[in-house]
Amino acid sequence: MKTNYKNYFVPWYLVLCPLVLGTFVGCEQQTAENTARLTVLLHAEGIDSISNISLTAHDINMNKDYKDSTLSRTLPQGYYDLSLSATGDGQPIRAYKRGVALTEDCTVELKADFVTKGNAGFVLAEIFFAGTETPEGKRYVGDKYFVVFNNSADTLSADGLILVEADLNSVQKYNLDNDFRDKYFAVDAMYRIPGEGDTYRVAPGEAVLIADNAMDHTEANTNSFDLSTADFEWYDLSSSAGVTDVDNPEVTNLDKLYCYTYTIRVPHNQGHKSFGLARFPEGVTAEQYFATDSLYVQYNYELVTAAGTFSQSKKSYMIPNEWIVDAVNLAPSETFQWLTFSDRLDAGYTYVAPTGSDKTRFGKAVRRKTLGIMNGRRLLMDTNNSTDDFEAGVSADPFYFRN
Ligand SMILES: [Ca+2]
Ligand SMILES: [Ca+2]
Ligand SMILES: [Ca+2]
Repeated sequence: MKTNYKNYFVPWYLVLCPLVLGTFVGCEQQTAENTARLTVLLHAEGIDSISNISLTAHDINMNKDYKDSTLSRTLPQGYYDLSLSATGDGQPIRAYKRGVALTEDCTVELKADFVTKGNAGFVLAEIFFAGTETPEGKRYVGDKYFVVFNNSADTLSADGLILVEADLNSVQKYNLDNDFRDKYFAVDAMYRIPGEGDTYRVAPGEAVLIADNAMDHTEANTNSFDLSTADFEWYDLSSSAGVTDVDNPEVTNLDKLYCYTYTIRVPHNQGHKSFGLARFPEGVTAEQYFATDSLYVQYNYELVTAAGTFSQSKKSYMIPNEWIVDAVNLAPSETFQWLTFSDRLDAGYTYVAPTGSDKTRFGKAVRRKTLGIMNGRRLLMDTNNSTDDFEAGVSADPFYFRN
């Protein structure tokens, strides 16, 4: 099938190597008590010159970083997460390895990853789902937002891009009878950028801000943001007179295709739900999608709880994984249970707090890392592993990526 998102899957970074295939080799006896020498062997296929090396060894137990511009150094014995950045033939390079046990002198092989495994198209760059608190400590809603970013070298149309929310919960594992995740992303909300062609063009390195309510929230809450200049907002006609949405006539509303709730949609403020960007293939309308029985699937699962195991069944709208443009798993770092969609879309997850009820989460977002500036545009990291690709729990800034 010919699709209008075809270009996003064209791997312009074909030279890339897989991320982190490092293994231990040649470990020897330690040289001094309580310390050991770490040597990193960096493999960067097809690259002639490497410069600007920065190697960070994060001592997991002591929560301490050791930074160096060389590939060999002595460190206290311990468990380390290694991350390396460098420039290879003018391109930014990143390499990672987690959980390296440094108990004796050791050589670790890292394989360089140039830019991304993800498509070079639109990505979710910042997600603000936690909401804010007023200076008086009261919960404030309506100021959540998503930043979509053109991570390609071409101007792209954002028309038809669908912001989706995962139906499955990251902290509540289901034992699925038929594990559909290899084929489908189960969703409980779908909101689409309007337009059917080139209405909303996004230049390389440019961001699109999608707000719950595009208004100046600082008037009611000085801990919030002025979102009145957002590019889009989502608006829900509520079935409840007591729970209503706000519509700024100056800011275009997303097309609401589907949402699980009949009132107003508020993203889960503890980060138990994950998000993605999707597109229908060319020629597939929303009407056709919702009329396709095979994409509204009933499935059975076992719910394992402290009180016992329960057989359940549920029905979800499914988006074929090939239609997913980008996806980001979210879960509190200590209560994460499972990846609610295919690990090929996202092999890791990111968070704003260790537990869902952590009150420090308010005002914090997850933000995709910047690899560097290439030819004048910002390039974001997209290895389809949000654990690596995102900075967890940053101070939310809806305009961080705005040029
Ligand atoms: Ca709204
Ligand atoms: Ca509006
Ligand atoms: Ca991705």
